[in-house]
Amino acid sequence: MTSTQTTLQIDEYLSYKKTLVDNNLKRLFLDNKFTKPPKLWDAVKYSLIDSGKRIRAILCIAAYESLQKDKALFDDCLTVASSLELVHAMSLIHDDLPIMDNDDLRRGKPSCHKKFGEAIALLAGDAMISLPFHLIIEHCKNISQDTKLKIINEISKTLSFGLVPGQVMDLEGTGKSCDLKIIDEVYKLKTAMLIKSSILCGAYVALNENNTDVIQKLTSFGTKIGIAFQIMDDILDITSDTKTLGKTSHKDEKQKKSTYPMAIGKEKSKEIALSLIEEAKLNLKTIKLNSDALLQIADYIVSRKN
Ligand code: GRG
Repeated sequence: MTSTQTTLQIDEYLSYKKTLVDNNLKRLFLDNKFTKPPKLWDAVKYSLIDSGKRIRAILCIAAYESLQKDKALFDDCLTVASSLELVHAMSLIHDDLPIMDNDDLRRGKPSCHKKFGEAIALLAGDAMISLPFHLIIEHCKNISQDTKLKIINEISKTLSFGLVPGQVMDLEGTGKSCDLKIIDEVYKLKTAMLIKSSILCGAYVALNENNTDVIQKLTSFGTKIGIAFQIMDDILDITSDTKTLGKTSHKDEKQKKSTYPMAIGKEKSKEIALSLIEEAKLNLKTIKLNSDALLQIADYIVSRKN
């Protein structure tokens, strides 16, 4: 198989799964419980619907499909995958606020607070934190209560012990030249944990009994590709432009962010990202699962343009 064919396949795969997730989110938000007060839900829909690469949702689906073919559980997997995008989108809303990373642009349009004001952006994010739990409890019809608890626990831990502490450390590191060990920890917490949890949640939907070996291997895979994802994000901040990224480029240098490329340069950072992807893939190949999509998504993470 040529490299062009591989790229084409993964592009088609990503685009097909993104459409599934986009349509599911649109359908979920048709419910009229998401109408009052209009400003709140308009802000949520503005930040969530039809935008983003949906990589966390796609990883959740890919992990599910690597273990399970049962169509009856697929709708539940899609609900969980969509819930993970809600968590991710809320973190972007809060991240863009002036008291955080202060960005006027997100996903190619004015960020939530630019469009709706800071108070509504903050509250839209707040509404989106707990909504995934409601969706998983009420909309997942076929997975067991035990599985729901496992998934809810996974997401909760990722919020309180991953994204939030990661963001605190990220803010604390701004303006300082941090040790690579600290930068690595920040990447693990603010980015890799949600990527890893997305994969685990997909696996939890698929597995009806504990499989420690699979969960351990997927944890390691998810953490490594998650760190590589953040390294690429920081390289793209330097090498790409605002239009391609859909968010302000060259921001890390202006804000004196402590990132891999700032600490060791973009070439060395890219080498580390590539070797993390190779390690992640090797690790996954040691277990028996239908891992083609996960392996290709790992490669996409370091070849992506936005
Ligand atoms: C979770 C309660 C709670 C608060 C949020 C603000 C915050 C705490 C955390 C920030 C986390 C953050 C924004 C990390 C960066 C992750 C990252 C690389 C985002 C870009 O992801 P993409 O490229 O974006 O997948 P799209 O737009 O494609 O979805």
